[in-house]
Amino acid sequence: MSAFNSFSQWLKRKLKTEKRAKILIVGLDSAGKTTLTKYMNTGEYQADTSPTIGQNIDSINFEGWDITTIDVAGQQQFRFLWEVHYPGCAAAVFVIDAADIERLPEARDILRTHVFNNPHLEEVPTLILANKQDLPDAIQAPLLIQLLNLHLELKDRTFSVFDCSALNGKGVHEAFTWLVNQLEMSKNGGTSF
Ligand code: G3D
Ligand code: MG
Repeated sequence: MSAFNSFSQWLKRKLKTEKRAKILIVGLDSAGKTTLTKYMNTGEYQADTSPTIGQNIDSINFEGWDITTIDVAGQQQFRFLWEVHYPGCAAAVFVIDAADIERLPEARDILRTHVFNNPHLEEVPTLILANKQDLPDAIQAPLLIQLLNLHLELKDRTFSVFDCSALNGKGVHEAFTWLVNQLEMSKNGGTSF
């Protein structure tokens, strides 16, 4: 075996045992994707979130995992860019502004098109975040599940819905703990980045 082949086999083994993953963070514009990613990076709310143009690629360390987050712009004109990032994703995070009831149907359609019916994401766990729970009108996970029909639409999928606030951080840790537990479970069969 050539030195190159031995090296590439060693590298493959190493990547498989390392806790590294690429996750995609999607959702409508203004749902709080960038705020959430920044919260995960720094452990605190960062007020400066100008609308994402294209994508933000970041990395977070959580529970021993080195997670590359791809926070893609939610505006309609950028959604075609999401496609590029689907292959190789170990999980998807779908962020919803739970206080914006008017845009819930739009969020549901995007979730269906880009996550439920997406062949690249069929095997990966999906974390759905009912964000902005600090706002008084925010609806909570059980109602959101009913309104989005998640119990029926996702019956064959690994998913969970968590209430959270990227503003005060409530619920964020619990949600990402669920996510990394899923990554742990699918580590051997899952996709490494
Ligand atoms: P996006 O990346 O999904 O497009 P952003 O969304 O992270 O840019 O957030 C859009 C706006 O929502 C920002 O406010 C941000 O501060 C706010 N936001 C994000 N998460 C929360 C949350 O949990 N609670 C509340 N109350 N607001 C949140 P601005 O004023 O900058 O537009
Ligand atoms: Mg953004």
